[in-house]
Amino acid sequence: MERSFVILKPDAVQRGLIGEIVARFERHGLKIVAMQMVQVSDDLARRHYAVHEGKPFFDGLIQYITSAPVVALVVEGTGAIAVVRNMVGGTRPGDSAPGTIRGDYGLEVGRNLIHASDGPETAVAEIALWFGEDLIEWQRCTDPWIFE
Ligand code: IDP
Ligand code: MG
Repeated sequence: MERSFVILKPDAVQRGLIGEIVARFERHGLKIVAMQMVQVSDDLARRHYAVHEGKPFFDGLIQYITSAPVVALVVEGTGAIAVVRNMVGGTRPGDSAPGTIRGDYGLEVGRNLIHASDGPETAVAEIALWFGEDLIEWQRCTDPWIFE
């Protein structure tokens, strides 16, 4: 079973899309094992996006992600990392396929609604950074009908 870390960015929260986006994950069969609204500090933003430090869009990215509350969550399921990335769509919403979250709700790269872990190592690091050990291991009554 794999876990992926997701952020519903300030634009998703401000636009009232928390429910719609979380519902997509639930409907797909993914299980939520952590979820919290967070006013991201400058320090957390810089640590989360450390890999992009020095890039031309870095300052704007930090400004964007700290500008209003986000919702951070961890979802769990078979192949969760790739499943979630596919649901999210490409980085640039204008190029993202319809049916993806960015392709359905966004237009610009600097307002692309959502972050999702891009691989197993980043998922582990991001979950540790944002939630530490604060994940809930719980039995969902539908688990046997979703997981073989
Ligand atoms: P990803 O979120 O699809 O993994 P990354 O390339 O890792 O995309 O970039 C991280 C975030 O930085 C993007 O989601 C977006 O918010 C922002 N970003 C990336 N490229 C640009 C850009 O060219 N202009 C403005 N923001 C950008
Ligand atoms: Mg990325």
